[in-house]
Amino acid sequence: MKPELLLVGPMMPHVMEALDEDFTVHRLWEAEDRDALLAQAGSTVRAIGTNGHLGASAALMDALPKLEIIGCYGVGVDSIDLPHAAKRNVIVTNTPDVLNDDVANMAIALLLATSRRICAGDRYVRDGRWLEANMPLTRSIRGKRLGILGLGRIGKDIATKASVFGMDIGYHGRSRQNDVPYRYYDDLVAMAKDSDYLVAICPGGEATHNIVNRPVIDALGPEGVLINVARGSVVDEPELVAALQDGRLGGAGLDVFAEEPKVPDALLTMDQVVLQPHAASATVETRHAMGDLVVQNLRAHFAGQPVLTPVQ
Ligand code: NAP
Ligand code: 8YV
Repeated sequence: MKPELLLVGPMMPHVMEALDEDFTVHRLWEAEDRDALLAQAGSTVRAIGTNGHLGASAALMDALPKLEIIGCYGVGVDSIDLPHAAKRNVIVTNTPDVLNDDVANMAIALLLATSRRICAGDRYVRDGRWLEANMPLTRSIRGKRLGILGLGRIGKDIATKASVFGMDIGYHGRSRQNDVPYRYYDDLVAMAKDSDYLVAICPGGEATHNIVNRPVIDALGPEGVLINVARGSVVDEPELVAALQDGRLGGAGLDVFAEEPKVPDALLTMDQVVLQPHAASATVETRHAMGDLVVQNLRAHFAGQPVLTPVQ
């Protein structure tokens, strides 16, 4: 008998094929009546496959009394009720490391796109404005100060790449890291004050909810640029929009938003803002590797082996 797995949302075809080989898969997003599916299959389901957006609530876990493991397609697990999973002795796995390179590349791409006004330049050419005048000069990132909020696995990769571009790097987190050559700030406002660019790449959730608030945004200032590749919840979005409208913040590169996929209307018309549809890890290669890791974790667990990447 294959173990039963509840798949909350679709995954890449090769992942779904691999899951179908080893599990009896219940596809929650395809169910016309979600509650009916849970009532019918819930008592025998032993695993959940989900992603960073759909997560797993306490109520979903409690509809599955035999639940043993949740495999998350994504490294951020803020949408999974971790305390409840711990209380239920449910293992949670995620997909760290395999996405570092592409997520860091997106942060660097947004740094360059905002500083060099890549998207504005593209519009400038397409709109025929180049025929009338040269575009105003843009900004170099060499020698500029980059503050990284969350110098973890991805944050360190961003720091390494930004160093190659000649940026001067500081970071903020809950604790100083002794094995890195970057300046530590125990205060986020102080780091923002000292930064030309601030990249957010910390986890979402309660502890970081709106920590990029008005004082941080104002400290970054009218020449400053905020890049958010973390979670929409990390930034106070109305304050961000107001600061951009008032010219109190110079620009923003945003991959994530408070109410995805909804993006505040005001941002859509701002030339100093570059927007992405939560796509930092969204390359074929990285998503393939993330999917493989989800499957490997689930297979390991049901083979009686330790999972590869448990969330600690
Ligand atoms: P990680 O290795 O766990 O690093 C997280 C970093 O954040 C650590 O340096 C940690 O330092 C810091 N941090 C944690 N809590 C904090 C707090 N309350 N205040 C300030 N700093 C805090 O995680 P990762 O693999 O680099 O991923 C980071 C996050 O990026 C994920 O959780 C996810 O939300 C986001 N992400 C987004 C995308 C995307 O598509 N846009 C893709 C991947 C990941 P301290 O412990 O010293 O505080
Ligand atoms: C994914 C992410 O897009 O890993 C994360 O934390 O935000 C992204 O890599 C997301 O988890 C997929 O839903």
